[in-house]
Amino acid sequence: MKPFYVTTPIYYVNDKPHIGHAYSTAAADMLARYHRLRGQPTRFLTGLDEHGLKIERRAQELGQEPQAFVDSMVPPFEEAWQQLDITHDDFIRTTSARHKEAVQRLWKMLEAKGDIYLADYEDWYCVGCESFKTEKELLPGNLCPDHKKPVEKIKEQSYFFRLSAYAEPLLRYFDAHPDFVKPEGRFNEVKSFVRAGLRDLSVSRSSFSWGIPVPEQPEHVMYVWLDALTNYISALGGPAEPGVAPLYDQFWGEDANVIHIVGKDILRFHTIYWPAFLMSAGIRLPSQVWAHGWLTVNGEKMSKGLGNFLPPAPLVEAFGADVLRYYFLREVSFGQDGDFNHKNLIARYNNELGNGLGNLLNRILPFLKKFDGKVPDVGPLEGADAALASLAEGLAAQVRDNLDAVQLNRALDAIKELIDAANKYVNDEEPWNLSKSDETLGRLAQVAYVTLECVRFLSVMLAPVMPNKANELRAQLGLGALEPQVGVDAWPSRFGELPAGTAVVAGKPVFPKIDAKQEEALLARLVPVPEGVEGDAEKSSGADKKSAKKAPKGQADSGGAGAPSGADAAEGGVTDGPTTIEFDDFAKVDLRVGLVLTAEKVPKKDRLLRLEVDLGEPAPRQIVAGIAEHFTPEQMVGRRVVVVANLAPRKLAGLVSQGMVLATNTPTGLQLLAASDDVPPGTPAK
Ligand code: ME8
Repeated sequence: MKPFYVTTPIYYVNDKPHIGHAYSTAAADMLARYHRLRGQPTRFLTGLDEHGLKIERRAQELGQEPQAFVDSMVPPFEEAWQQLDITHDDFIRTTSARHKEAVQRLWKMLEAKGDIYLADYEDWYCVGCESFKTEKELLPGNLCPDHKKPVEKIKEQSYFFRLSAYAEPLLRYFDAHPDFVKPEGRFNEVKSFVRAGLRDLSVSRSSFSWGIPVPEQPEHVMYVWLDALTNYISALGGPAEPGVAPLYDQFWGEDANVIHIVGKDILRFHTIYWPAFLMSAGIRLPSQVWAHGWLTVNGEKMSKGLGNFLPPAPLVEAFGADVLRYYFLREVSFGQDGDFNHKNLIARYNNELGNGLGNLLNRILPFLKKFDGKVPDVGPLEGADAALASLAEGLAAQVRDNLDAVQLNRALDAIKELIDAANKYVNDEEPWNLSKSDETLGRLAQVAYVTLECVRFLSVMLAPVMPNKANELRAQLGLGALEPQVGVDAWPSRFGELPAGTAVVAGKPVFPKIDAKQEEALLARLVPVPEGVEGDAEKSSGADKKSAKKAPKGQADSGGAGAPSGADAAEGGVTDGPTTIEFDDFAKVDLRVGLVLTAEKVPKKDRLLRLEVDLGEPAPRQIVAGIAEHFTPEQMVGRRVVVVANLAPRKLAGLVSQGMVLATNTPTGLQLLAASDDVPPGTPAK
């Protein structure tokens, strides 16, 4: 069985953990737990990024020594992961001796390859990103496009890494490994970035000292990203010759499946810098880098200003780790941006977990009294029983394939399908009627068996995301807790393995309902109140039903301005009268101001322009828009437009369009919705 190695980003310690960090970590944990269940040797790494200017300055602000400051930030992360039942096998800190030595070993390998040289450096640096910026990337006023804060001019001697030499090898590698970066749209961004050519990378700094010293040149400390990225191998004892570090041999060996889970903000570092360093050192590359999207909170970007950096602890306390993990991973399409909405969490909990899964068990267990509280013995399954059995087997295979492909929410969709199918089966078979007469007891036994076996399937399939609830379900089925073992594949595949005679143990509801009063109290306690909006928690929770928007008939972008638009607009727009949507639905649409950086005609397509639009993200997006009959490419460059940023990518004329530009048809022609020049790209439109 292939070794499986999964990592999260190592988080900066300048702030305490929040639900964005929790989301990445819960996703990686779900994968680690799944692969352990499959019997694979599995290793899961998380940790902290403790060096760099950002951390040094934060320590200074607090009047602390950097080491004392970073030490003080470890417990909040460790506690958060404990609360969320994260099962990492290791926790790497970049200030640890094992890590520092490993980074220095890697440096020497890059140097031995001839990829490190000393030169004068003069350029811009954003401390927020810990990243260099070219003049071209900056917003007016020398603002970082991501942090919207002024960048700093840096002029010093620096060691450089010959990144430019790796553009071609990287592109060849990308071609040979079509699944290297996921989702696909993000891979395209990375490829276009590399195709445009790479500049050598400054990898040392001499104007501050909070970092790992360059070997033999201690007046230089290493660039924090070279330091940080190495954590993925330093934690395994690498880089090392074969035989020296067993974990490194196993989990970074040629046949290991190595997956980095990262947020889309740090994609470039993981898919360009890190692979280039590894290539230079002659080390294998990770198998896949999975970039998930960005979480907002009740439709708002998380920010200190808004006071909505949600720490996971109060949510775990209110709902339990399992429910929080389930909500994150089910609500958000993995790879797309998503919203953390308290009201929605409670709704999903009540509907899917309470009324769906919990109810399934509660509806059947009482009838087991008819069979002395034991799972009845039944013969071969037929008819509706056999149909549900084969559906369960099919869905178990689907969940497995989705988890193998890191399609976390799709796996949960398939699980939900089985919950619904099993509930429908109970509705159709009406065990409450079957229990009324001795003549139908045989049939009742079959219905009870099939339902309980569905719950057993679900208890295994849900274990990676809801480990405690899965075991609670199992306990009521009279089954032991799941204990993964290397070499033993515990994934359910054959329906009918629940042993007859097992004594069920009906207990408390696994998902007790949250009633309206409790919900109100929870929302009042948990929903952050934006500053200056005292007492208006409802509004920010997206709970205000009265604020539902009216969508005029045929609305959408009637000009078919943006692709992927045409078909969607037509389907969505044809209604018999005004429709309303809930505020929650509206909040799901990620509207953002974008700056058009480049525009060109799409060959042989009269209507289409290919745009590159800055949405305040690390790389611009490609958007294919049906506006070529109204605007020339020259008229588009430099315009600020409004973009639907979370529309699923679509292929048009062979190009992937990663968003839609909004426009309106007027009697005088198509007009683009616009924003004035002082609105930074990426600003949400509400
Ligand atoms: O970038 N939604 O650390 P960091 C979803 N130290 N995920 C979010 C999020 C949000 N709103 N906010 C943060 C660093 N994240 C570097 C990484 S790795 C070698 C070095 C998650 O503390 C997401 O995974 O800024 C993102 O990539 C990561 O936290 C950034 O964490």
